[in-house]
Amino acid sequence: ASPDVLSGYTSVKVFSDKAKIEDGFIVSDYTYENAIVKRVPGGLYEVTPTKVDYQFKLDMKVPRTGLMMVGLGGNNGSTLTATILANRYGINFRTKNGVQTPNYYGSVTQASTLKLGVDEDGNDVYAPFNEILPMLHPNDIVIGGWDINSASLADAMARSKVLDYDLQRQLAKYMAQIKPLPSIYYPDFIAANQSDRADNLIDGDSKWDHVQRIRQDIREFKAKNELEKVIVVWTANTERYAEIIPGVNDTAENLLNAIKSSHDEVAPSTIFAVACILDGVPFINGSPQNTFVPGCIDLAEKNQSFIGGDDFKSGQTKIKSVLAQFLVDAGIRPLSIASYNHLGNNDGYNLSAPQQFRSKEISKKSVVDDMIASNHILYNDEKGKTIDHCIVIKYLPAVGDSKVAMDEYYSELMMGGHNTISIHNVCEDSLLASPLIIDLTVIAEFFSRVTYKKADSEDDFEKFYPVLSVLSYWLKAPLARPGCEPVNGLNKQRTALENLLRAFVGLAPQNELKLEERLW
Ligand code: NAI
Ligand code: DG6
Repeated sequence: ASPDVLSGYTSVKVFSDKAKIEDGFIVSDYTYENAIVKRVPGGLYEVTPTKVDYQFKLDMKVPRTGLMMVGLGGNNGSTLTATILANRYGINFRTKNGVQTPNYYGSVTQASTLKLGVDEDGNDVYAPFNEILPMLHPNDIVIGGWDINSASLADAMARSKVLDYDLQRQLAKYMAQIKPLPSIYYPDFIAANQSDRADNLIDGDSKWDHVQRIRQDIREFKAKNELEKVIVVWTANTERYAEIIPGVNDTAENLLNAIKSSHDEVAPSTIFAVACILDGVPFINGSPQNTFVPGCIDLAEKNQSFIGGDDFKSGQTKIKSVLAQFLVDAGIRPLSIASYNHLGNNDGYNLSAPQQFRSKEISKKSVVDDMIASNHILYNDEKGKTIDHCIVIKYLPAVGDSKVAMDEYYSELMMGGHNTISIHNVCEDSLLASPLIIDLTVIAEFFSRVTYKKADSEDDFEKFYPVLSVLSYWLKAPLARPGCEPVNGLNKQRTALENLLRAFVGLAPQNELKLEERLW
């Protein structure tokens, strides 16, 4: 390839004077244009455009990667494992509708496209999302992980009642070979109704020993499977919130000491996070609890180790992060949002306990905060700065994994009028969540290959900030860098991701100016 042509690894070749290939890396120049805004008394805004020149560097080699799930034997863990195996081995199966071939629908990286630009007639041209740059393919992911329950993945798959029998039947021989590693169980953190599952536990009470054991598990898994990288995702039960206690979990040092003294307020999910951070293994929290206590974020910063969270954004909240944003951006004022769910899987059973429900309630409610803050015409001191927002979750065993979500958006229109939007959404919970785990893994792995520096700096290239907020698209309550407000709007989240990918190949940010059409 000539120096200004990117090629060889994907179907997309970009001819840009802003990017070149050097020794297996794509190095791109990017001018980050933004605006600093000053609010001046009297309702005025002073806006000054800004520009910063950066260089990005992407390692084009996709490493052999393992995904270790905490909660491997749950509905998400077993469904994702089965889906990857079915895709890897091309296993078709019969349903009452005919023969189904495996796919990765619901995964942005595997089943969505990204606009590259326009053709000669000015019409949009799209490429598969995972073709613009070299990304991990889910079929190549080596799966492992932990569960407090000892069931093999064949039994776990049958227990979760998600996939069709004909597929389960064909996969059983592969799934039976996978057994979750013993895990950490502090009964106080998950619902008491889960205690019957806890038959696969790491010995001992020392929390520091638990950290060391998890680190050893990851190292052994990596060595045994000849992996270059491991990503860990928490898809275990929702825990209660940990109390934030000064001197215990507020700084990295205090948290490590608290673990060494086996302090009661250190949750299993935080033990996993700390183990990963100490070894530079990216850790993503797919549940709503506050795994990332301040001391844990501090530790990730100090170790420059990637973390992301919290709580997979799969159905109801995903729609909310589009619909509430649409209403507020349309100048319509949502007054109340009532979000009701019932479900009958083990997640629903665990969430039937008040403290675990509370974690989920906090996560599901937070999604509209930045939308309210974005529009002071609709939300202000005089009219109020809140939306009445109610979350209900009920456990109804009969419906199993088919979660029912009902939402009512009640909004104020022009001249005191009102609008009610009602949504009835039935979905296979784990078939929505499993593709998110793929995307979180693929994107976390991808960003761990990117480094950057300011163009005029003599410094070395460095990694992105440890809190991987680019993962927000898939997460209900996105963890943001301390001091920064999380962005919840789904479209904003996706735009950020697309434009970063474009920057890495020397393309300008996505725009919809369509001047080819609009100008003579
Ligand atoms: P599940 O209850 O079927 O699976 C959780 C698994 O975690 C169980 O097998 C359990 O034995 C295991 N577990 C509990 N504590 C553990 C520990 N300390 N170490 C290792 N394993 C442990 O739940 P499901 O449906 O797979 O969901 C998993 C998590 O993902 C839940 O917290 C849920 O709230 C969250 N989530 C699920 C979404 C979905 O649509 N399915 C969406 C958003 C979040
Ligand atoms: C009931 O809300 C159970 C939860 O675990 C959800 O299924 C899960 O958090 C998905 O939530 P959402 O709001 O993204 O559909």
